[in-house]
Amino acid sequence: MENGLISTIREAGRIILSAHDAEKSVEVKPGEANFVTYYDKAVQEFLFERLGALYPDFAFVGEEEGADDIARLTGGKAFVIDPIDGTTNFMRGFRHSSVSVALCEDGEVRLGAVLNPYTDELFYAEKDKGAVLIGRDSTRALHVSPRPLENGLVLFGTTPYYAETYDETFRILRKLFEASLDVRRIGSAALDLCMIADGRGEAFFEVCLSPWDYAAGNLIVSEAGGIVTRIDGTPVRLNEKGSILAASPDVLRQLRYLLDFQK
Ligand code: LIP
Repeated sequence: MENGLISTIREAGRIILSAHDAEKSVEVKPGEANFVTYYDKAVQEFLFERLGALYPDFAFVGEEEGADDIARLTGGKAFVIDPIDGTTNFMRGFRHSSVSVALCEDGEVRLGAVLNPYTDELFYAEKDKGAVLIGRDSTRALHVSPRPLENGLVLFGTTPYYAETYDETFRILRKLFEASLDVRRIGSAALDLCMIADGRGEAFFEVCLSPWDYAAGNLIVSEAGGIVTRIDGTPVRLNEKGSILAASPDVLRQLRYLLDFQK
């Protein structure tokens, strides 16, 4: 386990918890409902600086300004970081956001860590070494849910930034709502993926996400026995935006049938 990295992420989490004026200096970014706060930038700067000292030969790709380009994720060594995933939740005091950090080599995620600072839950995975939840007092293995879709919860993201995606999101949502127990929109894609890895939900989808939203969470789902693809079933490439579909192998088969054959 990369203890230096873990303690650095926990420190970043404390910056988020220290924010009593989350709506301090909010800026509007291109797209609908797309915001950045002083704290998004402060946490990214903190992580780039501290992890840069621990991993001097790595590039740093992040959601906020001042980061290297996602093209750097195709080769070499790079971190891809979302300093506050779920910025709108953070601004509104919803207390459900995360710090997401993925260590990548040669276009592949080798380590993923997602911290929910409010619950002090750190979801962590290393390639081919399984996934764990490091809590306040204990650490336990993560496994995806054994439940079938009809008894399951479908977590989803609304991709609010891109209005051209709304029809597809709600077409898929209606179909999966009817085929499952119920749906949940919680507002942090990185945490949604960790909920799937821990079997708290049975499927997650979002029509358009950036690598910093999904890189760490995807590895955590895969190491917990799940599968992550694009919504059309094609593989996820790290250096591009796109859709995400995550579930256990059995539920993914059910989703494929619903998405491909039931118009
Ligand atoms: C957000 C995701 C959310 C998604 C938003 C955005 P951000 O990340 O967590 O699931 O719907 O479009 O990508 O921008 O708060 O880091």
